Amino acid sequence: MICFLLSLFSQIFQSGWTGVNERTFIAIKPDAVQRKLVGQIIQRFEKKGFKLVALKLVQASEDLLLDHYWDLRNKTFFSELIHYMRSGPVVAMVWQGLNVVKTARVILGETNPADSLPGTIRGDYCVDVGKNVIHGSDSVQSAQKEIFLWFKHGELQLWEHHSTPWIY
Ligand code: D4T
Repeated sequence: MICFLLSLFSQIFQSGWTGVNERTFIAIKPDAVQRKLVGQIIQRFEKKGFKLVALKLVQASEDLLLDHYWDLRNKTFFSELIHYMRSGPVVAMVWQGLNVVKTARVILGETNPADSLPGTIRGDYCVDVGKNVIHGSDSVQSAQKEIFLWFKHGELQLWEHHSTPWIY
């Protein structure tokens, strides 16, 4: 019975995160905040047609970053990465829309700015993999995990995007 209820809850919950309701977690990293790139980065997601669902300026704790980057804990650059992410505030955001997880990664460019095409955020705004200005979830499952790590339930806004019929 418990398994059935959990499976039902999971299906209902996940169905709210598909199609035009898909969500991703985007973080504008401390270097981009310092370099006053926040407005230009947000504008790229707005102009594309995605809906902003949550946004806050956060000084990330070590615990939060350890959870967020847990998969990378054995990498040689891990401690440098945590130090960099704690070096100043981060703009944490949730964006919503059709295929937003995949499309956001295209908008971001490759992890290494040297591999990122002009026109992408990393292709246009940075040169060093250790200061690559932005993070975006790499799958719908990661997005769910990261949104729950960075945001409380009440911080996500349900609102009507007046231009929806002009986008879909
Ligand atoms: P994030 O998570 O920041 O969006 O990066 P990616 O998803 O694009 O790439 P990642 O998880 O492999 O790397 C996380 C973070 O570590 C930095 N990094 C990465 C680094 O400093 N040196 C490296 O060699 C690599 C591979 C950059 C992003």
